[in-house]
Amino acid sequence: MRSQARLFFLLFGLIGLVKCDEDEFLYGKFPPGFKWGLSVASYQTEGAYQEDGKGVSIWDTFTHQTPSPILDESNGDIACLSYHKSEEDVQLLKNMGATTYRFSLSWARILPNGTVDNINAKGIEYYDKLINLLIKNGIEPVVTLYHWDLPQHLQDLTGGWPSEEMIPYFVQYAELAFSKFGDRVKTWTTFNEAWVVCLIGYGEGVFAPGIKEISETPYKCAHTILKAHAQTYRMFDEKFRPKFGGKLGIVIDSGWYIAADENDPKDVDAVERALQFKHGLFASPLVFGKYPDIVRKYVDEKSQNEGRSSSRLPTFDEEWSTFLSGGVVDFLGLNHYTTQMVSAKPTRGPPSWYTDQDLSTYQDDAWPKSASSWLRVVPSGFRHILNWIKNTYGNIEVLVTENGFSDTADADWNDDDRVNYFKQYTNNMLKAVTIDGCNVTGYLGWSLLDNFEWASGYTERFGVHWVNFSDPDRTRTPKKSAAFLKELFTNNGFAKVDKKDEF
Ligand code: GBH
Repeated sequence: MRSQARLFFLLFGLIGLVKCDEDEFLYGKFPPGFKWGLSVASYQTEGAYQEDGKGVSIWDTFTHQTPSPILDESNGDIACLSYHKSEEDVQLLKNMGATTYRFSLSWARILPNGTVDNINAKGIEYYDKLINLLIKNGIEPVVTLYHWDLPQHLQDLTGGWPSEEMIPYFVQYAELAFSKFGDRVKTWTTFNEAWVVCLIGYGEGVFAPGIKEISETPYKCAHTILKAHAQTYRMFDEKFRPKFGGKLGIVIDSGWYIAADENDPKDVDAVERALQFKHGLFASPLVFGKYPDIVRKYVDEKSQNEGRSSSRLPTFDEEWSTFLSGGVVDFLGLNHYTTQMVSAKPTRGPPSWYTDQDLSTYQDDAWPKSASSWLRVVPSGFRHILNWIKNTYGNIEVLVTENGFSDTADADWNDDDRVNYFKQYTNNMLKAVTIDGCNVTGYLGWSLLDNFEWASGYTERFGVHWVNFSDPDRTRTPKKSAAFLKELFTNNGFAKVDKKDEF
C-alpha cells in the first residue's frame, strides 16, 4: 500500500514535470563548481591599437578604409581602453561574483607580424598582468586564441584562412601562448566562431578582411581552421598537457531552429540539416573525424550539378581522418543568442553555403526584438540546442562561452529587457542541466562591457556595464543586469526566496 502510494506520487510528479517544465520558471541550483562569468574579445575592448609595439590586424585595416564599412564609421582604436584598465575590469568582475573571465589574445599585440621570429615583450606583459590579477582575485581565465583579429601581415602573406599556409603560423602562435601562459591558464579555446570568420569575413565580405567569394572560399576557410585546430590540439597534448594539464576546446556559434510546419516532415528534416550545416560542419570533424554525412551529400551533389570536377567541400585524406577520428576537443564552447524558423523552401542565389542546404530561415515577428536585426528573444531555444548537442555528440562537455542581448546606444543602465533575457535564457539552461542532464560546466555572458560591435560599430550595446564612449576615460557604470547576474552567480541558480524578489 505504502509503496503503491509512493509510485503514484512519483508518476504524478513526473507527469507534472514533463507537462509544466516548458513554460514554468524553475527554482533550483546548478551543480557545485559550475563556472560563472562574462566574456570579451581583444579588438572589441582593448583599444591601444598601436601602442607598445602592437602590429596591425585585419580589423585595424578594415575599419580604417574610406568609405568606412562600419555602420557609424567607427573603429576599435580606443574601444573600452581595456589595455589600460586591467585593474578596473577585474574589479568589475569581482563585484559581480564572477568566478571566470573569457577574453581573447590579440595575436598582433604578441606577434606584430604574426610570426614567432619577432615577439613583442610588452604584449606578453599585458596578458601576464591580466592573468595574474584574475587569479589573485579568484577568477579563472578562459583564453581564446583567435577572436577574428588576424595580423595583417599574415593575411598579406598567405591570403588568410582559405589558405592552408596559415596552419603552421597558427600552431606556432598557439605554442608560444601555451608556453607563456599555460602554467596559469587551464581552459583554452582556439577559434571563436569559425562560421563567422569564413562566411562573413571571406564569403560575404561584411567583416574583415572583406573578401567576397561566397561559393567555395568559405568551405576552404573552414577546412583550414579545422586542421589548424587539430594540429594545435596534438601539440597541446604532446608538449603542454603533461606539464600543465588543462583543457582545449573550440567555440562554435549556433542558434536553435524550429520547423515552419512541425507536421511537415520536409520542414522537420530541414531543421536537422540547418543544425548540421551550422554546428555540425565544425564540430563533427573534431569529434567524429568527418563532415556530417548530410553536409557531404548536399554539397557534393550540388557541386556535381554545377559541372565541377570536385566538390566545393574539401575532403580530409585518410591520414587526417584517422587523426581526427580520435577526437580533438576536450569540450565544445557554445555561443548561443537566438532562434530561426526553418522551411524546406530553398534559398535562391549563387552556389554557396546558403543555397547548398535547400532551406530558408526567418524569424517570427511575434518574438521580442533586440537592437540587433538578427537577434530575437526565444529562451526555450537555448534548452533545445543544449539537448541537441548532448544527443548529437554523446553528452560532450559544453562551456557556454557567449549568450547575451543588445539594446541601443541611448539606452541607460535600467536594462530590464537584458535582465529578462538573461533570466529566461539561464533558466532554460538550468532545465537543460538539472532535468535533461546536459553536461554544461559553465556560463559566460556576453559581455562584461559595452564594446565595439564589429560592422555595427557602437550602435548596439551588449554590456552589463555601460561604457561612456564620449568620455576619454571610457568610464564604466554597472547596469541592472550586472546586479541580476551577481545574484544568479552567488546563488549558483535561482533561490526561491520569501523576501521580495527584486528581479
Ligand atoms: C558573437 O557572434 C561574437 O562572438 C561577438 O564578438 C559579438 O560581439 C556578439 O556575437 C554580438 O554580436 O548581419 O552580416 O553583420 C554571434 C553571431 C554572427 C551574430 C554574425 C551577428 C552578423 C552578421 N553573430 N552576425 S551580419
